[in-house]
Amino acid sequence: MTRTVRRETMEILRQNKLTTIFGNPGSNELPFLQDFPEDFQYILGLHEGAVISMADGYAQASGAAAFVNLHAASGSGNAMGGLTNAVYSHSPLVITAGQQVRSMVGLEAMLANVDATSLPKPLVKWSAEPLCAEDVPRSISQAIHTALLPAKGPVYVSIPYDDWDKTAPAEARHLAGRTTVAAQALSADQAQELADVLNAAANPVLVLGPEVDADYANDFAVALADKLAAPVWIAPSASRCPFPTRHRSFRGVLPASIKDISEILDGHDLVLVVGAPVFRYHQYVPGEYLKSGTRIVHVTSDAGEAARAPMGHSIVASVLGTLRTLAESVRQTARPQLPALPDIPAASEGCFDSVHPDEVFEVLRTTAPAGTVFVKESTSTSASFWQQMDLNRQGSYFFPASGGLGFGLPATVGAQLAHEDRRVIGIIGDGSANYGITALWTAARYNIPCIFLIMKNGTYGALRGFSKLLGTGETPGLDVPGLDFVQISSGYGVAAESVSTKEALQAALIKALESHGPSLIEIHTQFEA
Ligand code: TZD
Ligand code: CA
Repeated sequence: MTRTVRRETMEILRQNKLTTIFGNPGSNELPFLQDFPEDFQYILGLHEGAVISMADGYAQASGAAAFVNLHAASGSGNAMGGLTNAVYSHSPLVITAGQQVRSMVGLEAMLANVDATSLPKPLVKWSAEPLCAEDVPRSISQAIHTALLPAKGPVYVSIPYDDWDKTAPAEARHLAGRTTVAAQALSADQAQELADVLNAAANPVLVLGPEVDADYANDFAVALADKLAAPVWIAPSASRCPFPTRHRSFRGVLPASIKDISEILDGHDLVLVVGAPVFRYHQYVPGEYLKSGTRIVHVTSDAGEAARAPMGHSIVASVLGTLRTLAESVRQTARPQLPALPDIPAASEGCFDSVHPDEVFEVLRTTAPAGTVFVKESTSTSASFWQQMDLNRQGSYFFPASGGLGFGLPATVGAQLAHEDRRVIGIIGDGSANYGITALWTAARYNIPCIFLIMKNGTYGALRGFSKLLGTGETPGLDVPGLDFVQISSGYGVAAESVSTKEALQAALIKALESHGPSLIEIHTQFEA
């Protein structure tokens, strides 16, 4: 039986469990979507920035790949900001874009994606446009496996729309059932050497990154921390939460400056960094990278992260496998266990008809059910969040991995789509919300029961912090007054209310948790410079 390129491609997607398609279509994409299979679902996003971030949230929350279909160059361009996040979260996004028919690309007909493979570079792992229609199924297969092999990451395929009705080569039948697997285990010698280094350390510290959480290796990290009686920091610019935040070893998120990191790590003879770059610095505060007497050993699946580190011994290996091995093979230390953490400090109170961010997180800690997933894109409230929250399950926290705003709101929708048994709450700044606002419509359209909390402080709070750090004084463009998120949300079809006290917030949250559809709560929050 002969099959079209379309049928063969759909079969490859089906076998790889890529039956959810996040997209925003145009004329170039319609022939791909023709005869849409009944076992597939199409999740329409109204802007490609929201489409890609929804897929990113879905991929990260599910631990699987996600499939994206964008419109030519313009749709791909709209997705580019979100793509920067997917790169640093190592999200295996298989991004496709419709191309003009083959014979019309050269003359640059409308919607020709000129030099399509260059467009998403340097962000994607791999970018391709098959040289003939018959190679489309194999290219899609290659894209899926490339995205998923370590280090995971987004890939891009541009497909001329006259390819879909062509006959697929008979040999394409081998593609759908293909599997690839990476064996990245340490050799016995390497494992022993690493365990010896940890056993010999007098005062080791662990720095854990997003890949620990992405690899479902959190429990092994806990076992290792217990064996070493070592403090644990989350690597700077945290995009996920790899360690329980109320465990006696937990020390918080490392600040993101050269000077602060070396000062905090000073006095430790060994720093084991797992599943993060060394390091993802942000604000430039020069200093020593590392004090003398401190040594770094680094484990990552990403050879690029290993190669570009400015110091330390890097091992490119599976994070899960390495942590599992170490949790078993490292000796229980004779050092005393660390003392239990002090109680969570009382939340500061908001004034002038506003809720303090501490209080928002206190309400979430006490009211949200166990296992709630938090997507956060409220940039000025990080310290308060990590102090107030009690996160103890894998996959409980997601933050835009490149710092590109517009992730939070759609990723909340995507993560909720991936979770039937965990509620997803997006904590989104009144600035950030606008970059991904159209995802509200998708939540309403498909009745995806996530909850959006909009932290409305009227300003780009984090930039006010930065203007102090950089000494730039009062600059233009820092305030966002006059946004009414209840009206905006209602306009997109999501039920919404506005609160300005802790009690009202708690009542609204309880109501939202009881609802079977999406809800938005606008919270008047206090901004503290
Ligand atoms: N545009 C994009 C796509 N990403 C960005 N990171 C920025 C602009 C710059 N930016 C930040 O890095 S933080 C921030 C901006 C505009 C302010 C976010 O304001 P918010 O949160 O209201 O969401 P806070 O808590 O008030 O800082
Ligand atoms: Ca704000």
